[in-house]
Amino acid sequence: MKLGKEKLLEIYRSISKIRKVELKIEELYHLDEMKTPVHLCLGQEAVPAAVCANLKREDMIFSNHRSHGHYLAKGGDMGSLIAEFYCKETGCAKGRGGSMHVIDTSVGHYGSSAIVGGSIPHAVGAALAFKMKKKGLVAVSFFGDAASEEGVFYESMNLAQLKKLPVVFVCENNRYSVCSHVSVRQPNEDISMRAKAFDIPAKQVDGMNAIEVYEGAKAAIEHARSGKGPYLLECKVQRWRGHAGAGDPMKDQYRVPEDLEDSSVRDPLEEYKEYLFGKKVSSDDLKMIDQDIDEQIEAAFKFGQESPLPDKAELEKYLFAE
Ligand SMILES: Cc1ncc(C[n+]2csc(CCOP(=O)(O)OP(=O)(O)O)c2C)c(N)n1
Ligand SMILES: [Mg+2]
Repeated sequence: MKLGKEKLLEIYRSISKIRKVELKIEELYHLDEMKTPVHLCLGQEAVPAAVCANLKREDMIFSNHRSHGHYLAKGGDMGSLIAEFYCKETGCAKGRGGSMHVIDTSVGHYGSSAIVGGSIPHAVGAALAFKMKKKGLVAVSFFGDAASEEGVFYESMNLAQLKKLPVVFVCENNRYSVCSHVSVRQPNEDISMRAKAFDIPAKQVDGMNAIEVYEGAKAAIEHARSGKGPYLLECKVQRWRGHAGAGDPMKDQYRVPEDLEDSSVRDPLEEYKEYLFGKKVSSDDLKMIDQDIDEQIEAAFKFGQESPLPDKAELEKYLFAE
């Protein structure tokens, strides 16, 4: 597939932005000023970046607890994301949600959920609405390998295929559910093949390779947009850090031996850079983008740190149940 320079750099900007934001969170997290658990997506950046590079602004995405990459790749406002980590009124969930409950509907990000598998049916519901209203839009659900073990995943695939809904299921398979490796959870690790039971087309791609993800997502999204129904894209990725927090002391204790060999660790950003240099992109092109991102990040953290906390009198303002 031949991608123009603009698209190639758009994907680079997205991967690099996610990488830099995650590293900044990691750098500052020990200060204990961000009053939220965080699930860093370091190592997995190519998936949200390359999938979202195929979407229109009005297409909707639905995300999980490992949410930052999805939010940023869909174009979510960075200042509101960081303010949410600091529990500020200016946060994207008004400081009440934290890192697992981010949202920016202005760019088609319709929320992330801490309930594993919880947002998969939300994407199916959105796709049903798109079909009924003949919108020509697509809904994308991002979830992990453990979420594919929830019953709701199968119910969602069933309804989506029965009604031929424009939804793409994107499974980021990092092979871990917190500290449980897939080999102790599943007799067959292949998640993509589960779509066959519902006659849903599926593909497995190397999630560390941005171009492979982009091409896989392009085919999946075109399939859904053209009215042919759902598609499952399984992206095999590496989660570099522990399950949650920054600096998980348990990180390596439960890893399978093959994960611990330095030579098996891959870097989606560096691999993509190498690819770009072979496509006549210069290091100056990338430097300009990176400088711009650094400035955005500095401003976003300043905004988050300096914004006001919610008014105590309004603590119950957004509670819908008692
Ligand atoms: C319904 C439900 N069950 C269990 C949990 C506890 N939990 C939080 S994250 C997680 C693992 C999720 O793994 P996966 O879906 O593969 O995503 P990853 O963390 O690997 O990105 C579990 C079991 C939860 N939040 N919700
Ligand atoms: Mg996982």
